[in-house]
Amino acid sequence: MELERTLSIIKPNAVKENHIGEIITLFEQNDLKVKQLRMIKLDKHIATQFYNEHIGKGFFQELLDFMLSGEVVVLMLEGEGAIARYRTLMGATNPNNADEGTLRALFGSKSDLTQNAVHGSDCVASAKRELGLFF
Ligand code: 3AN
Repeated sequence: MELERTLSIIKPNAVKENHIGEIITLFEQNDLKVKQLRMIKLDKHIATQFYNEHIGKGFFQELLDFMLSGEVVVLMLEGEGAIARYRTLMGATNPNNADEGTLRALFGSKSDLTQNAVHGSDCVASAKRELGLFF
């Protein structure tokens, strides 16, 4: 496997509910090394750039409002095959469909799929683009 870097965001619901520590512990236990980390409040400009592939979709405004609703933690994670392994650790987009033990099953909202606790880059190109927005 290739050594890769990926972007993680711990979203506002998980920050508000005090799960930062547990989530980072799970990264570390799964050989996803924290290389960089920042706690920030996104602004509309960067959130729109970040989610540009979703502009125009029905859930875009709700997604933006949620991502701007509180602090987030952005992290650069590194490891062998980190992009796919982190996607597996996150679980399905909808926390109701996420496998037991995944981050979204543990920390995502079961009533609001926008509030699914964590983001992770979906491929090498996205990881490069997304890491470039924050680090
Ligand atoms: P993933 O984060 O699993 O790669 P994407 O990139 O399709 O999923 O979606 C980005 C974010 O948009 C999701 N993490 C979720 O918060 C939100 N989202 C995606 N689909 C929906 C939907 N149908 N309704 C509400 N929010 C959604």
